[in-house]
Amino acid sequence: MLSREHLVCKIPVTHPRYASLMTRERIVEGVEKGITSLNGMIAQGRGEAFDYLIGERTIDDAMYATRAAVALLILAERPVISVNGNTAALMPEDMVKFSRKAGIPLEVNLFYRTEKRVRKIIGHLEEHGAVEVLGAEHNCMIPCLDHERAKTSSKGIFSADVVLVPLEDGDRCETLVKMGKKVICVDLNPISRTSRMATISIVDNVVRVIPNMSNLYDEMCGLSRPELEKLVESFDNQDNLKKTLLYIGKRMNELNIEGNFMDYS
Ligand code: PTJ
Repeated sequence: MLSREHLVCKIPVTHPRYASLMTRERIVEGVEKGITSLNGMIAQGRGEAFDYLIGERTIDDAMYATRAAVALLILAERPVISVNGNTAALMPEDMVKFSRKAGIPLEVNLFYRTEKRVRKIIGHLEEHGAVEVLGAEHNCMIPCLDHERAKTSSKGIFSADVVLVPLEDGDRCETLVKMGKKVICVDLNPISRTSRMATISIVDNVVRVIPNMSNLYDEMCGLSRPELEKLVESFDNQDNLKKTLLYIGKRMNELNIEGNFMDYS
């Protein structure tokens, strides 16, 4: 049988889906290293399906949400970025770079939590330049949440005012909001509970979102407090999700009517 490494070498750079296939490889490698859960592969597949619907690019509505999210992060007093097994495998460099640039701590917080996986993810982020990663010590429990994501650090998610949660599950998102926190989620599925519950939902692939956030941060950290507040206050999550759904519907119609779907492989 061919080794997986051999199969990877067989994906030519010229393949029309090269970037997507290589992203998939990162998830597979994450599973092999013990960073990503097996379920992470299913989540990635679901994400890819939605990414197809938006054309595998950052649409205007997503950029608008990303801008509001960056404004919220700059205004926050105690922001935190929650890291799971998928994001750690997909783009550790970008997560660490953005965290360090914006001075926002990273906390490993897992749905399929094992202490071994938490330690591995922390080590992996440190290898990519993270100085301090929270999550090994989970001394506070999020109330009314029966799963492992309830385990948080008193220095991180538990006391945060703004939490950035890429690939979150809906009930924790809802609970964090009930606790009075502002939640920024990244989820390619615009109709997920997470997207509907979050304060700001970014319907885009996390591999594009974090670099976008990093660039916007450079551009926006010079804005005044009132300017940043205006960006946050004028953002309406439900309205933006509706626009995203309309965009997808329109795009599907156009592909269908013009027969262009044949070109989209
Ligand atoms: O590492 P753990 O144990 O914390 O587990 C992480 C996963 C992602 C496996 C866990 O949180 C999970 O099962 O998530 P769900 O409920 O499958 O939700 C994942 C959501 O993220 C889905 O709505 C996907 O569409 C979306 N998604 C998947 N990949 C991406 C994505 N959104 C943005 N970018 C992606 N690359």
